[in-house]
Amino acid sequence: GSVEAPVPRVGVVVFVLKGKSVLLGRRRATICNSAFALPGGHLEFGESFEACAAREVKEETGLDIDNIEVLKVTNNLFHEGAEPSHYIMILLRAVLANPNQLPENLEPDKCDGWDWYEWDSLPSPLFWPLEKLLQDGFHPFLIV
Ligand code: 8DG
Ligand code: MG
Ligand code: MG
Repeated sequence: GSVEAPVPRVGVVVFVLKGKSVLLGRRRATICNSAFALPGGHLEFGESFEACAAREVKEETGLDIDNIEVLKVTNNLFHEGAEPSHYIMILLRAVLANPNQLPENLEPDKCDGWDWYEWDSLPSPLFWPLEKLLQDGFHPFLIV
């Protein structure tokens, strides 16, 4: 364990939209292991949300994204594992820069693989911050 007092961290996550589908991968992680989650990760010092989104999607899937927009911010507390964690989640959406590009599983230690899922038939279990958003009526395709 760390001797530092815990602090909130910033998670940047991306709805990569393709037709009626979004990109999801099954997590391998302490928080919400084996739940389906969006590509994303930690905001680095000095980074814009859009640059972080493009970097994390590229690192995790190899995909290049375009039309990157911030959609929403949520505040999430996780009580799993030895120590609780607190994430401010910045949700963005984007589209593929090249619609023919296929996702690759570039961090197989953190994810079982990426696939497209139609919005009307999402897999379960979803990462709970995502599940909560859906229950609140959030819809990444409809926001203008
Ligand atoms: P990094 O080292 O690449 O920066 O981080 P990572 O290993 O890719 O981190 P992550 O767990 O994928 O994302 C950071 C945190 O963001 C995660 O632990 C909790 C928070 N987070 C949410 N919702 C989501 C989500 O839908 N997907 C992802 N990947 N993270 C999310 O609150
Ligand atoms: Mg990452
Ligand atoms: Mg990640």
